[in-house]
Amino acid sequence: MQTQTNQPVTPLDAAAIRADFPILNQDPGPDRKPLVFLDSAASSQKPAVVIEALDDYHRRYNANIHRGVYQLSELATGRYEQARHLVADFIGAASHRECVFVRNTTEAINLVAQTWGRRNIRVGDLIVLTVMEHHSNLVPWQILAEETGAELAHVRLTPDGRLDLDHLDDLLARDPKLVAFTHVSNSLGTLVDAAEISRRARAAGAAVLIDGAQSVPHLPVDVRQLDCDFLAFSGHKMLAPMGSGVLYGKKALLEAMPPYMGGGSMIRKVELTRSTWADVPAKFEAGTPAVGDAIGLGAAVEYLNALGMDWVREHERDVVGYALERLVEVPGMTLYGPLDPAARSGVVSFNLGDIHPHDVAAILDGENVAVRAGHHCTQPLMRELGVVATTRASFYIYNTREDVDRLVEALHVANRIFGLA
Ligand code: 7TS
Repeated sequence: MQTQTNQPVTPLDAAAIRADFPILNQDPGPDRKPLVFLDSAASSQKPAVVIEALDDYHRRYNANIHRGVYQLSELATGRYEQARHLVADFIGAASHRECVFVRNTTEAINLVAQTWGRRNIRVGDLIVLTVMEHHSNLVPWQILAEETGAELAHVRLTPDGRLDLDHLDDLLARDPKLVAFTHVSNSLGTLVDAAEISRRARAAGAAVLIDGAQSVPHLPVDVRQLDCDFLAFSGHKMLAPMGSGVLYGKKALLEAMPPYMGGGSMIRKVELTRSTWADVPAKFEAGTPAVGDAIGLGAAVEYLNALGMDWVREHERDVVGYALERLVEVPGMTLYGPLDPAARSGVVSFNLGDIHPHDVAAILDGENVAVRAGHHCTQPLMRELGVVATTRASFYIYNTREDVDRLVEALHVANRIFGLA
């Protein structure tokens, strides 16, 4: 299936989608089963249209942007800015100027902590996070708190891995300056009611940052409906190349924030001892950006638009619902996170008896089922769960119920090897 701009397809057929992903169609080699890729939460695979967009940029119009007066540079600049418009429309931003290209979610959150944070957070101020955050939404605030004397507090979880909204309300009663939380947990798969948390946080007078690394690729996300101040996400988890990421920020906030990095492209006028800044988003894009990667992100957004994000969400809900049903049949299975597929995205973390997750993952690799094992950059959450690590299967548009069957078969192999069943 090849997609083109503004030509919606109705695939509803993951096999046709799979055909678009060269890496999934390689010959696995002798004695190896076809690859089942279940680690898209770490980084997704790339469809041919994205690979071709990147290739086309390098072959036909590679040039630095916003500087050349020659044709190649103008073409590259046009495509880079077109990608920004595509991204802005994809998340419902009021203006493309509200979308800053960065390398990834981590950079986007650090940018906010070091610019908005340094300007607005004072000694004794409260920043509310949650215990299920990825390290990327913990450590930048720890650094800021250390620098400013601010206090950090973390919303607890319910036993089934959802946010405890009563605890959130208790923390909101302490007038925090910022509430920063993940929309979808990368370890538990929990889908958070981000619009409701945002509404409560704003009513308490706090600014709102949403970590959209695991939501923007997987479900319809609209910043105006969420009414968040900031949304951070990574291109590489949504079919685009590594090196492409986005910080969305409300325009007035971005305009009031000081720059993050200084250098070329982000200035209006430079004198020897002082400078003035370019308008947003250029103010936050110092130096030569990852032009080809941003163009690749534009192609990825077009591909996802053609599928429709409602379809993406429904497809994953079907596959993850089937996975939850099948996984409970496996002897020794402990599943983490909510068991209702409507309350989670396409991520399933589990442990198998007391087999170490790295051993589980290695056995699955022997069956050519690629999963991740470890703490998934959520060490505080692992402590909360009372484990050091989990095995994690994460699903995306190219995964099918048959992939779940392969996962389950491979887990039975692990059980047999460890003599458990
Ligand atoms: N926030 C969440 C919720 C994430 O899942 C990740 C990456 C990040 C932030 C950081 O994204 P980056 O693109 O800046 O690295 N999560 C994972 C994962 O679960 N396995 O590998 C990376």
